[in-house]
Amino acid sequence: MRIRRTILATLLTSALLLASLFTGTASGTTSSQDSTQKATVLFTVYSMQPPNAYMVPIVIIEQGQFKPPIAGDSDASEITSFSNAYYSKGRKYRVLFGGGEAGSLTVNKSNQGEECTRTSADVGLRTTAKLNRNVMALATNSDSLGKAKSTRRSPTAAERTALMPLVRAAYREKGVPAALLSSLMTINLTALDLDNDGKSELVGSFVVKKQKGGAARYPLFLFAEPQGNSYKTTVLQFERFTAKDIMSGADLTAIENGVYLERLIDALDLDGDGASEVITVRDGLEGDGYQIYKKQGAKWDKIYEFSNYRCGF
Ligand SMILES: [Ca+2]
Ligand SMILES: [Ca+2]
Repeated sequence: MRIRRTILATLLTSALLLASLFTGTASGTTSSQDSTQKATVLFTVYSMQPPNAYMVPIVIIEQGQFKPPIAGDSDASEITSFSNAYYSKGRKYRVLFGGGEAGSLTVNKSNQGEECTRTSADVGLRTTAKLNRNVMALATNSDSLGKAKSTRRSPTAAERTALMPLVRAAYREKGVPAALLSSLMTINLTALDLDNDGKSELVGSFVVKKQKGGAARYPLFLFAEPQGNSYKTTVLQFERFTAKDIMSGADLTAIENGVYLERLIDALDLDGDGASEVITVRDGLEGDGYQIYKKQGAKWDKIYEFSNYRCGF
């Protein structure tokens, strides 16, 4: 029941967020521009229909430490304080995409009074990035982050062709029958040079659908790193959802629409060591979960997690 409620809440929230993009101009906050803040705040920028967009804080970076920002269940006073500090009408932020400059956004209105989107702000977006449901960008108050040249792009046909056998192999290793792999859907696949060696890594989200004998969905999220003429994959997230997990009234197709499926937000060098960290989102549990991965040695570690509770349903 909880999962069903979560999915419905997520869909409702998406609808509310979309609706909020079209509700004209409400009065913005009137607080003065803050000039004394030293913390770096990183926001995710979501946009289904540019230039309408909204921003949500995902991490605060202070003296190298990653700290959670306000969430939907923070005290009202904290939310007001954050909103006053960062969401004054007309405030501008740099927009980053693939680790480089990609334009700017301007705050239109804080959503602190909205039940399910209170940590967000509606913004006007000017960007070279082509955003959609599965392609997000970042925004920040930092002057120093994201000064690299963006390496983010769609994968070439050759890259896709080289990767897909490894995606299928990853599913087989997880016990998904080969017969189901004809239903494999690529939800999003992105090429980025994460370690600046001139060769692109791939980050992808996939779903396999089982229709007969008990419907199910198998979401998979992975990084693939070049190895010779092919790739090696690091499977970071594989899950199974059956009709039992998702009660009547909700639809398993929500998963291919992004619920419970980990997806790339963007990559950005957050600690100045020349290699990009990878920032992802996973919708669920009445809110969104955000993750930051960093490559340490040969493996990727999750170095930060933040759950933004939005609202119950
Ligand atoms: Ca690389
Ligand atoms: Ca780094």
